[in-house]
Amino acid sequence: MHLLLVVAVALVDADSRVLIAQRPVHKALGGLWEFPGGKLESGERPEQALIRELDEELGIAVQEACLAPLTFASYGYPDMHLLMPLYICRRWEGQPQSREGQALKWVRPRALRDYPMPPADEPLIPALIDLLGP
Ligand code: 9L3
Ligand code: MG
Repeated sequence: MHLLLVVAVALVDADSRVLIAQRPVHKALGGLWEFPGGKLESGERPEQALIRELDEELGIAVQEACLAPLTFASYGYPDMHLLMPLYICRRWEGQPQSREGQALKWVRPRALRDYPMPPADEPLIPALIDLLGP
């Protein structure tokens, strides 16, 4: 069984809204809304991978000290198992922008339920509602 290590983050703004990104239609799970992130490259720690992904996908700079682990997703597909820690981050440099053509949205935690998400991301919503309120 293939094991896929992915890292994701909830970027939180001053109004306790969270950033989600829509996966491009040509990619796996295209059209679904996700917490930004991606696969670990070999030798990377999760925090390093996340800092790289946030630069590549959103053009923002994040300090490792601003990344706090929040929870952990695990999801079994027929052909692979996904393990995905979710971090939370309230401070970064730059304005998130779409670097890969993905749509971006800031949404309140409760409203995350209105956006179809990959199965690994959906169970993370309650942890965000607990932390940030609805
Ligand atoms: N994935 C799921 N939820 C997320 C992220 C960032 C990624 N929040 C899944 C989708 C793909 C795999 O992880 O199956 C690798 O992601 P990518 O490298 O295609 O973004
Ligand atoms: Mg990605």
